[in-house]
Amino acid sequence: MKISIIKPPMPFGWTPVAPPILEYLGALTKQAEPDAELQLIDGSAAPQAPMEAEGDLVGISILTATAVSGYGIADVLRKKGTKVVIGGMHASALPEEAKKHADAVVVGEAESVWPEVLKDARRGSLKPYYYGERLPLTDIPTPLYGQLRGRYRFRAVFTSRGCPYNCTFCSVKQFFGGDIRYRPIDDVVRDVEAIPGSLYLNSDESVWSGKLQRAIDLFSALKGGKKKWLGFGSLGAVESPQGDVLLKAAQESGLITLWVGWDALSDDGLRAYHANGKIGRNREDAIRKIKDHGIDVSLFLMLGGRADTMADFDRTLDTADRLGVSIHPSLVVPYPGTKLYEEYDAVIDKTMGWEYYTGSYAVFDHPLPEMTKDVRERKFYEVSLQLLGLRRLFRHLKDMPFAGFPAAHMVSLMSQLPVRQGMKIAYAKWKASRGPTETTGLN
Ligand code: B12
Ligand code: SF4
Repeated sequence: MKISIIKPPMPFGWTPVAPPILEYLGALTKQAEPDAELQLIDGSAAPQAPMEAEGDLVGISILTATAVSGYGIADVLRKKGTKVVIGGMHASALPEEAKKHADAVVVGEAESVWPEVLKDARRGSLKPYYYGERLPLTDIPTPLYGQLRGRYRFRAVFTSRGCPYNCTFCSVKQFFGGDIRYRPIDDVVRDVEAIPGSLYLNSDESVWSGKLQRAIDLFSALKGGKKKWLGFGSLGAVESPQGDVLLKAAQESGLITLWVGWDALSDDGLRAYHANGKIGRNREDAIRKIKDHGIDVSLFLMLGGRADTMADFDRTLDTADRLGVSIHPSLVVPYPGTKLYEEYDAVIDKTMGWEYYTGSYAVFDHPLPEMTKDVRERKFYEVSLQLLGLRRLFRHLKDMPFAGFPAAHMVSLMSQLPVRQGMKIAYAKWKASRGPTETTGLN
């Protein structure tokens, strides 16, 4: 059987991360059907390639921002008679919507149902919906690392799934559940060793979520390897009595940059999102502590939420400079399936399709009259481009912990420069869409 798996083009174009789902679903396919002929297609690397996909079955993976382009690809392929199955977080939140464009929809995690989908496709008897169970993560195959060819610099490895917190904006809890499931440490080490190149991402919700001793054991098992890595980490663990041991073990295992979900600048903002794990903590001290252990920090921040004010946009720059960190802002996005979507439902602009759910568009109304959609979008670009200004990027290199030199410094430039380029293009398009009267004074 010939099977193609497609990741539709990403909203901001190509990224240096090889789309993890392609090489992973590829491995699940080979585990179930070792003789399958497999084609993995990254639409961001080759935008026309998805339309030309061949196969007895085509699987398309969609997030909210890629749903519309994924549906377009599915419609073209189905017109040619190809059977299409759609899966991923967006399809799981809105399965009936996805079904309009697919022969079958996989709701939830693939592991428990993918072999059945393949068997049914071979027999020509696909069911409309398959519901994945949340299985223990004990039989996870190594992704077909390296099967995707291209200029990729990072592969991802996940070591756990699930999160006990209830942040209203987040899709992860709904999808992977509130209990953390862990992969055996030996399996993770095996996968890390299989990754080509010298860099990888840990794609867990938090690289030390749940049991801190398990994280310390994992980092100790990875110590001595030559690969450097990046990942998201919560600050609660850093401030715990085991914080120093944890950070030392993480740094020795190759962690060069920790991404932190900063989410909102104030406790009030965090409260509005029920981000309870973060409220009332001295987050800035925790950042300094991480840097003192030789690990660089990048903050991910949401702006323009209904509890935010215009001042939050400007405070972003002060925060980056004060802490000597890079910050990646995005406008708040109420993703379908989340509590935030329900909360904002009445004020969401339903004329804007899912292609606007990228984090650079304001998709809902704000209670403050001065925070129109236009103003929030403009401020988002203004702040993003200032954060990505060359002066700040180079100053950040100076502020980075020396222990990470040179890998962390190279990775910082390698990831920030393409983002800067993408942001400039996005801003130019945004400006053009406003017409000739747009004058933000940005360049
Ligand atoms: C790594 C990662 C990235 C990487 C790589 C993305 C890429 N190239 O694909 C980078 C940094 C580039 C990135 C970018 C973005 N990301 Co991101 N990312 C993640 C992260 C941390 C891990 C995803 C992952 O690779 N998992 C491992 C793979 C193997 O599993 P999986 O994709 O979860 O798939 C499982 C199931 O969903 C299912 N499945 C998935 N697809 C399919 C298809 C078929 C046919 C079948 C049968 C099953 C199936 O089977 C798999 C196994 O069970 C998640 C958070 C998380 N923990 O999930 C956020 C996450 C997916 N990202 C998110 C977002 C919003 C984005 C951005 C839009 C951010 C932005 N503003 O730019 C962009 C756009 C991404 C895009 N594809 O368009 C959101 C998505 C929310 C949503 N509802 O859409 C998440 C959930 C983060 C969050 N907390 O909200 N991201
Ligand atoms: S944002 Fe992070 S801490 Fe909050 S629910 Fe999502 S994964 Fe958990």
